[in-house]
Amino acid sequence: MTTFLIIFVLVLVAIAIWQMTKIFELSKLKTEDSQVANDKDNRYNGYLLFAFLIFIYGITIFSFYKYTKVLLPEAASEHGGEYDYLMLVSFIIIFFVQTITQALLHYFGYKYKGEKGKKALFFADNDRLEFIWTIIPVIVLAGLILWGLYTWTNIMDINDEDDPLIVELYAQQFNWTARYGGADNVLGGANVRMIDIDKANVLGLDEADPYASDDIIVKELHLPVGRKVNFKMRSQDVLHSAYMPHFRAQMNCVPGMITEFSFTPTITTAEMRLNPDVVDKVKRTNKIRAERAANGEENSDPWEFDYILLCNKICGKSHYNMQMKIIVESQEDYDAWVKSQQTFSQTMASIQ
Ligand SMILES: [Cu+2]
Repeated sequence: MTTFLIIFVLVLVAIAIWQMTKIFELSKLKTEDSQVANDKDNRYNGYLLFAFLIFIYGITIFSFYKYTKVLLPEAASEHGGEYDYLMLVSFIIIFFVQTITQALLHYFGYKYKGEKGKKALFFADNDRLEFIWTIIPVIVLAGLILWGLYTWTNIMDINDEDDPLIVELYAQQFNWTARYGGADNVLGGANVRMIDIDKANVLGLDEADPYASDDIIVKELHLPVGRKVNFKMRSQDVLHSAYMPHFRAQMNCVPGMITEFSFTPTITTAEMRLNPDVVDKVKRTNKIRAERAANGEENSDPWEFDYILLCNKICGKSHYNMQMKIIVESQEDYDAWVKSQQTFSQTMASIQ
């Protein structure tokens, strides 16, 4: 990063010096000063086009080399693979077209640069050429859009088949709370108007609703692997967005309404910690932390990978830190965890 900044500053300095020499040249009253570009100017611009082509290809290769490793690891949800594949194919097509068209654009810019006595060939239209460069993008884009719509419909299909686990994600400035339906897997009624902080009813559950009494309210999201989860999102104050990047999932949380998203986690936290990309990332992060600790900066504890729920809508000053840990585990571990949690009625009873 520092190297990049230094290079950037050097480039800026070079540009500044170049501009200053230009001003100097302009200030000298030249007799043959003409605003019309001559052969030398055109050649100069032609070489600059080539230089720019090399620059954009270079920065592309550099970015691939430098930043591929910070991308997300393989998707940890059932629909995630499909989503990633669509993204990959879209990127390959864009990348292929971009590489070819940029090369042609800059090469022709150089080849057909202005020269004394050279005249441009002019024709008003060419139906065949226009047909070709219209129909190919139409077919490719229509294909991508149809495939995208199909994938979108699949991902957004929230139904109650296969007995999904029902989980509420409750957003507020600046934290998340999760609520499970309890033994009956049915969430009790809730409304922000029923929030009663003195009684620890932080989510505004309807105390008279029998479905609410066995609800479990937690600050850490546990999910059993392989079981579909239907999330119901609520927000207390402003727009938030529940973003679970490892599961390729995101849904806005809107005050006054319940939004939904559904996915099936396929990889447990323990398994994901063995993923080579994750192992690599943990190593790199801990190396940076150790260096910082050696410099007397914060963060000396080693970091361990965990799935995470983030807020992905800028919702206020602590938005950046609005997150909740997600643990995907075996059904047995999940059941044991649920058993160890207090139900809503137990919490209410212990407070009164
Ligand atoms: Cu937020």
